[in-house]
Amino acid sequence: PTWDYAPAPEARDLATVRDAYRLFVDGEFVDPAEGGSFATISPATEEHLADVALATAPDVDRAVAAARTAFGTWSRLPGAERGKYLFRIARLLQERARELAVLETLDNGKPIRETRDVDVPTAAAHFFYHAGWADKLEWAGLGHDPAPVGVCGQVIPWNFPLLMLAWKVAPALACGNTVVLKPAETTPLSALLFAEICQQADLPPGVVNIVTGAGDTGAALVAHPDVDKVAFTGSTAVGKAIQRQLAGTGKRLTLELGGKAANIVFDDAPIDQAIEGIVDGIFFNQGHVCCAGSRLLVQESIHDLVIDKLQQRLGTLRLGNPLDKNTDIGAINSRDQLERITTLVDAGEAEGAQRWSPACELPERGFWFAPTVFTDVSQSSRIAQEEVFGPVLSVLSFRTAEEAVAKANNTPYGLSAGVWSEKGSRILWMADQLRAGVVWANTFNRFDPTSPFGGYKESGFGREGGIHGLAAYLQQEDY
Ligand code: TXE
Repeated sequence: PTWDYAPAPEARDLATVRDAYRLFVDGEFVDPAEGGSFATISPATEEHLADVALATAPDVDRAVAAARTAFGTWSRLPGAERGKYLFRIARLLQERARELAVLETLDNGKPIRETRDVDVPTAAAHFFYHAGWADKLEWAGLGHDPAPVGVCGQVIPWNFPLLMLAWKVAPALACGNTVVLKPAETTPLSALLFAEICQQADLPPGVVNIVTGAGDTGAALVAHPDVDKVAFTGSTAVGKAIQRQLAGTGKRLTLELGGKAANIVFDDAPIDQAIEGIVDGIFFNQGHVCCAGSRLLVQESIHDLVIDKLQQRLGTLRLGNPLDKNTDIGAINSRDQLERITTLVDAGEAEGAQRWSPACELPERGFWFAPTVFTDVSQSSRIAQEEVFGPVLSVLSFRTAEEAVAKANNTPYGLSAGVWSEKGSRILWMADQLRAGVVWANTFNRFDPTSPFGGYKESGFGREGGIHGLAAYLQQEDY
């Protein structure tokens, strides 16, 4: 792959990356109380992008107080009026799509093709969808004029920074809640551009507040006594810690945590289509996807054929400069994540699995990991059980549908799964047997604002998207 180490200067200008970013509280960009900051870098080049304000407890207090005050009027605004603001935000996301896509790619390291075609349009779609709900909540069977929960503390990860923001902010606002959101420390920039969009949309001050920082800032937000609901997407370990922290407080909680999805291919599957689905399932966004198809379960009779075709296909993937529109695989988001991936891949080799990667030159600077496929993987090995959250596929085989189900369900997680087969009855049977919140049939990694997304078991609880996602932001939670 050809690699131009520095992002093209015009791309930087377009993204208007500023030198420094402040907190967004009560409709204004403000300095943090203790004056601290942290750097965000481009994972593709390790280039310093910007300094970002570090929010501490007094800033969280201020943001929550602003959200509480705003809740008084925002929650009483007619739904149609709230909807107008959401429509405005959705349109501004579209208008500023290019800027958002470049900024996201710079800060996250994912290919521009993905931010351009997936992250930004799907975020806009989420606002359009929820704008439409704002004055129709009673039609969702959620009671007449249903009451919002209150002030929502939302903590999001770095893998889909803008999209996770949209998943959290859009339903909260549509239902009449106000929000304090904490983006991940390695990817704060698109959230701060979103704050600018809130200003541009004339969103009333305090309805959306953004506090930037690391785990301590998130912990302060989650613990704040005036936060009514916590919505968290991130690691299972932190999710469990938050659940313990909130026990006995009466705060509402939804958790979207890790996954170890099985992508199950039967011998009657449309093979070439399945190969595309396998590749997209695990290598999209460098595998930094909670629902990534990180375990390929392939029927024994077609195992060798699938591996052969998969290897050929992986040989055509282009890894490199994420700002290049031809790039398929971008950078790993952080040095820490690269280390986590490397540790698990080393464990996979140590446990006896066969490791394979296409010939692939990695750029010298930045954080990179070649697409990797493990065969001869045993079910109990770490690479078959633990979330790698990187471009690493573990291949297992099965003979019968019953065996496929047993293997697919044999992890602590239960976020998603995929089934590839020509037989509709088999797909329906599998969907019923698989303990996963989402089951894709003859496709993978498809998202739509109308579809509820969320996990079983240690993948968390609560749904995002669709009517069920709305219900999570209303007092009357059941749907
Ligand atoms: O997650 P963290 P990390 C998984 C994935 C990855 C691993 C570690 O396997 O390798 O987690 O990633 C904030 N109270 N996923 O370390 O720490 C943090 O600042 C409140 C899967 O990045 O959970 C960030 O904003 N907040 C996942 C967010 O939590 C806290 C996406 C996520 O960071 C906190 C990301 C605390 N005590 C990682 N500590 C998915 N489900 O998609 C940290 N945070």
